[in-house]
Amino acid sequence: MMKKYLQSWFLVAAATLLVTVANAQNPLITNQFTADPSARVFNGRVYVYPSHDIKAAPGRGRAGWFVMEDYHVFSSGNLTDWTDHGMIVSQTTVPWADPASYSMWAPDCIARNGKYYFYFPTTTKPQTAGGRGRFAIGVAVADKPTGPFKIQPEPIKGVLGIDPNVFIDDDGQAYLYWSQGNIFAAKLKANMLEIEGEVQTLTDLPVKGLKEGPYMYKHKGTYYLTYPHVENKIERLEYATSKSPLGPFKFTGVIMDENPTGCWTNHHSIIEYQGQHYLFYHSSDLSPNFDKNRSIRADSLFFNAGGTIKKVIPTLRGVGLTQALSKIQIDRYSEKGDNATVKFIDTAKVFEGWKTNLPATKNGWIRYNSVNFGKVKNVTVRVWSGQGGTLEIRDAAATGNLIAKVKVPKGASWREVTVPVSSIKQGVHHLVIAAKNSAVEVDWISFR
Ligand code: FUB
Repeated sequence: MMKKYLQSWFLVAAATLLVTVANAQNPLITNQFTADPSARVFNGRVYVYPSHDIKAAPGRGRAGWFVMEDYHVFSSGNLTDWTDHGMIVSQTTVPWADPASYSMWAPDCIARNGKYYFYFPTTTKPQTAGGRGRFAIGVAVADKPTGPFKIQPEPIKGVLGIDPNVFIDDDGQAYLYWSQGNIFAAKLKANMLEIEGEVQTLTDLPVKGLKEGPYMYKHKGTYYLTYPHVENKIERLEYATSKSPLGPFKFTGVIMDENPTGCWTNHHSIIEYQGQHYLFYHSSDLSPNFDKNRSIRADSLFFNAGGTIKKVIPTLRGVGLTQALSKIQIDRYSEKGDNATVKFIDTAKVFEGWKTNLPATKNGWIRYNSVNFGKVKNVTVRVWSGQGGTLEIRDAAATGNLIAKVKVPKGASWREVTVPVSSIKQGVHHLVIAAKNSAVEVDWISFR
């Protein structure tokens, strides 16, 4: 009895300790690598179930490949502040998984009758000594979106592959989609743990080039089968539409072009939250030279009047309002002049984030949209300037009102400088920041 009590106390305490808060634009999470975001709206809050890329190390995964040992879940009520609820499933606690495979690939989670079903692919234990396992799909069940999740003892029978996605239609029928070269689908029984009937291969999709990561989305009676596909050299996000969840599908368009950074994979999900559609996807922001350490992002998605999807152009600014009182990371800009540049603060410590270099030239400005102001009196900037310069923060509205002028003393190290601001109306403003006299490097700005 005592042992059980101590165990559950430990679980609660550990979960409490694990909660950390990330404040971000794109990427959404900046203190660890994240990929393959499956976003869901549960009880009025957005939950994201991504994969978790880590770096290979001796005895930990294969260098140069994906190394993924567990999953975290994150949530947000405003799409700006993300809470990390900690680890929910690890390869070491899945009884049928090969704990040496580090292959906890793209998951999904769905709610049904007050339970949360978390689907994840990973490699089974090898059947023979020296043999190799195969990708199968497991399920873990919880009473809350953040767990604790109870892992089913066996993977789903009759399903081999990766990238599970579950869709529940308006009539209550659930479907499981997954991939392994092609995209497959099957009905799920009401218990959400077993498939019912035949597995279908969705053949009426582009034939040439890898397709994976299916995500089914229903909008105004149309079924959108969305998926990453290698049409050229790396993945882009495409969609095909149908009047039925199992097809036949008709290729309809591209949701997002190939990643400009060259990140080979993309993997996405679509949600509607508070009247706006969002695309969650990934890139390699925190690892520009190794695309298997990825980072999740979100941007707004819009349907055209006829039901087609407008192509989503990836942004750094992402979604959600930024509070004027927070540390505003202007390197996640909405637009910039050609001479303004963004770099890591320290390339050896990428999780410290980025800085903006603003030269005192015509095209040295940066614009950061959607900052929510209450009453503010001062602004603090974390800056440095080799020669000593002046930072001007303006309202991007046509009047271009000067909000603050910050004299940055000459010096080679970061410092925080606080100055009073001229009156700024409460509400949402877009900011333009530029340097005068000499270049200024900015880490963040924050109003008080
Ligand atoms: O994250 C590992 C794999 O890369 C996913 O399962 C695929 O969808 C691709 O994103």
